Amino acid sequence: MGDVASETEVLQAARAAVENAERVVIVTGAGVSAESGIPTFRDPEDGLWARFKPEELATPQAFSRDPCRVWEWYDLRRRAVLACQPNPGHLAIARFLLEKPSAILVTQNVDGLHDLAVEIQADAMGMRPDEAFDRVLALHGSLLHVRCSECTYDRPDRSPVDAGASETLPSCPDCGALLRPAVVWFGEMLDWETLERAFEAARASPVCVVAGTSALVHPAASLPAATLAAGGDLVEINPRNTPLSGRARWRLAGSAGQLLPKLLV
Ligand code: BV8
Ligand code: ZN
Repeated sequence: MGDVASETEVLQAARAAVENAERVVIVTGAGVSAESGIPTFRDPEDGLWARFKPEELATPQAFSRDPCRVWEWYDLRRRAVLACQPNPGHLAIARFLLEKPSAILVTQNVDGLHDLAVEIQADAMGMRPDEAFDRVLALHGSLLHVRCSECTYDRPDRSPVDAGASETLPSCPDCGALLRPAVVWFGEMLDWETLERAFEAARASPVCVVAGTSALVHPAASLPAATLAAGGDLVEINPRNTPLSGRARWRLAGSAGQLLPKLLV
């Protein structure tokens, strides 16, 4: 009986802390999209990622060496994502953003499901989503955008890519160079302004909710530490332990789809 009570007590204490905090920052990773059917990066997976190694393919070197192979992986992921819907965890975060104008979401995910959840939730609440969109900081970019590998051209893009030959890969209408997924690869700098806003939110928020991330990729994984360094507390939602688990004041062991709706009420 003790465990169940402590789990409920932990959830109640975490919920009260979130409710009473004048600012909350939420940091999410691939685990938040797992229940939408999108494989995570590091969970033991069946086929989809087994043939591809993110650390090998999500790099500028891989793209210049074999753009077809990299586009094959991103096209597969884009098609998979476009067939998925936000899950209750995404929707709970979206509602929280819409209800709490000081809340900021920082996501490592590139699947666009947080934005889609804000759109759906705003519609359900009869609100405009634009202001909340501005508080969704996508640190690693988006699968649903492309940009030029040479110039500053970029555009939203959900279309399938024929990665069978380099001739059928998308090219820039302005300069003719190859277009690439508008995501941040390993070894690449993140958008400075977005990163600055993320760290400002982490430092200024008495509570950081970190959900669905193995906390291995930097600089995103340093955000919860910024909250702690400023005297704030962590709520971690993850079925597994991470390098942050020992530093979380409230650790909710379980799935984001089930726990976020209970935490962010
Ligand atoms: C940078 C976009 C500065 C692309 C991604 C050595 C060599 C080179 C670089 C480095 C190095 N050592 C450190 C670095 C820096 C490197 C880094 O951190 N590497 C790691 C691997 C050690 N970082 C960078 O390179 C960054 N840039 O540092 O620039 C610089 C620049 C130039 C020169 C010097 C310095 C750029 C990092 C961004 C990389 N791009 N994605 C794409 O997606 O294709 S990262 C990629 O990993 C995704 O964005 C993903 O989100 C992210 C992190 O993974 P997670 O989201 O945490 O997902 P993961 O699968 O790991 O974990 C899922 C978790 O969910 C698990 O804990 C699981 O238990 C949990 N879970 C599962 N189911 C559920 C659940 N939780 C809740 N509910 C569930 N149902
Ligand atoms: Zn160009």
